[in-house]
Amino acid sequence: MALTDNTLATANNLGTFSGSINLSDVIGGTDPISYYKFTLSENGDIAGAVDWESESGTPPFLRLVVDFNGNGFVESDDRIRTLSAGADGAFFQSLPLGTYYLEVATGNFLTRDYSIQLSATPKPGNVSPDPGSTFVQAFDMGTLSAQRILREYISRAIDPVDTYKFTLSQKTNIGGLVNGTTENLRLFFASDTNGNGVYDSDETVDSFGARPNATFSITLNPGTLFLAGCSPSWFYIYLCNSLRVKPQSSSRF
Ligand SMILES: [Ca+2]
Ligand SMILES: [Ca+2]
Ligand SMILES: [Ca+2]
Ligand SMILES: [Ca+2]
Repeated sequence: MALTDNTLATANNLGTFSGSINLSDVIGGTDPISYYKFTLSENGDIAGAVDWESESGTPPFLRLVVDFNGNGFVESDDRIRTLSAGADGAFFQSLPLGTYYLEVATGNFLTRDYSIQLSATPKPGNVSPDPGSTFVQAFDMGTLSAQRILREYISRAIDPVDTYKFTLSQKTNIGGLVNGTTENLRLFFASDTNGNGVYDSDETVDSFGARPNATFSITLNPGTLFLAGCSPSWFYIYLCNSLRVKPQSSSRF
């Protein structure tokens, strides 16, 4: 138990995380919160389990936090997922490379031992830099004339859209396979018809709802085109925010 780890800036620093680690400490009483900080140098999956020593009173939470605006404070949107709410359990989360925090918190005046097992499995991408969400920020593949394999990450909470730009020199049929995703995503083929660098509503050529291992096929006219991979929930508004339900999808297509 330590009061020195109660902010992001003073979090217990696990460093660049790979392999496995076991975190054990005490929470509650005069110390209601603790943070752990870790960095993933590659896209990857984290998996683990938490064991709360059983006690009565307010249940503790284990949450995954991203300081999106880098201000050192945890706003509500920074808590991207509750990994455990009061009950022992296993968890799994795909993440892009970056810095993350684990938040252990309780309102309980009783102290409680806990242990967290955490492991990381790298799933490196092969596109750099990470494609942006707009046409202007698209990753440029140049003239598409041979097979390309694109491995990257998208999820609603962290990185909802990856956009790729490519050029066709002749009318071309393009076939594709979506592989390795943990959830469905949607692919949009689009053309910046009015040349303003923005994806306008009438610029979709076609779209595909892509389940894992889904194939698609599309015939495209010559020119400059865009392929946007979007997380499945990009267009949805969740009504259960109080439960902090935020489905994730890791997508490598
Ligand atoms: Ca603490
Ligand atoms: Ca913040
Ligand atoms: Ca991405
Ligand atoms: Ca446009």
